[in-house]
Amino acid sequence: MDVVTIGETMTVFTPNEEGPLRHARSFSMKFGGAESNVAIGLSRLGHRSRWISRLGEDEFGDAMHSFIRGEGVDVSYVTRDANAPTGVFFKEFRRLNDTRVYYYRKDSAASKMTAELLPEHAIQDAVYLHITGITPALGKSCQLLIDKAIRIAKETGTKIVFDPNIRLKIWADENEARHFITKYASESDIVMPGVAEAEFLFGSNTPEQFIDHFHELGVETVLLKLGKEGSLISSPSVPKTHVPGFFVDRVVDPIGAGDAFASGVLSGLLDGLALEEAARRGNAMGAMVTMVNGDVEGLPIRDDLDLFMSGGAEDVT
Ligand code: KDG
Repeated sequence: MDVVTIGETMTVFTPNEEGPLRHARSFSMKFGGAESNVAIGLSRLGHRSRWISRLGEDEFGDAMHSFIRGEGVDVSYVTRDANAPTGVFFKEFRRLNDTRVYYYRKDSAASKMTAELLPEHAIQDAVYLHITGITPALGKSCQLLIDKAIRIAKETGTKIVFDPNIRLKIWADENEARHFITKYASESDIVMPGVAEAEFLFGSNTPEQFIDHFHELGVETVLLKLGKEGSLISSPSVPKTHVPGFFVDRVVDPIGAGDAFASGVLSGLLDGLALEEAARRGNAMGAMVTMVNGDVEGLPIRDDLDLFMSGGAEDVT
């Protein structure tokens, strides 16, 4: 297995019109969750990914299970809960550059995941364990699950990749979020924060200083996401290097760009690319996802990725 990831995926209702959600009358149903987004991104590029989660015994759970399995992701460790529903969220394209989300996920099946549901062999065969700050925000039992996953990964030499994905709507308060995000970052080999997340953790600083702060926590490799400017990367063998972003003429839906970045970087590393080239692939995937409505709909297959990265993504007839 190349990458194992653990987390909640929700049914997403996306309004078919832009504007405040209160005026929306028709929606498209999709699926979104940071961790399964990464697993799908990797699978589309031909890597082996496994997503571990818990779904309700409901219609949305069935649909999501089929969808993610249909993307070629290993779902054999996904469990079902007859007493809790699959979570739901709504997107709102309120106005240009103002996209919001509204969660209906409290007491969802995924929030009831426990460490006991995670067999050791579900992690042991993986090159990378990908975790995000969303899963521990779901509650104590999910924190214990992530702690167990980290323990197994460390015992077996599986590299731990952490995306802070700070969602203040689901943490009890800012201090709790800061405490746990710092803890999980310090236990990881690779961390991929956004600038706003680094600022939340360390206060106002330059991108270079943010990188230093993560290294001081013991993180070996840091990829700081700079939005349309690309990323700033650093590891023991790569001094701080700016990797430029790709041109996007119109952002349709920014949600999922960070996950696309993560799958691009991991894909590059799995292919044996140098960190800078892997980050370039991550930047490209992040850009591609923002141009399509949906968390995963813009995640490319190899041919599309190569075409986009070579600048040849013109209309093809
Ligand atoms: O990164 C995209 C995710 O934020 C979105 O799919 C929803 O997983 C989600 C979450 O918990 O916010």
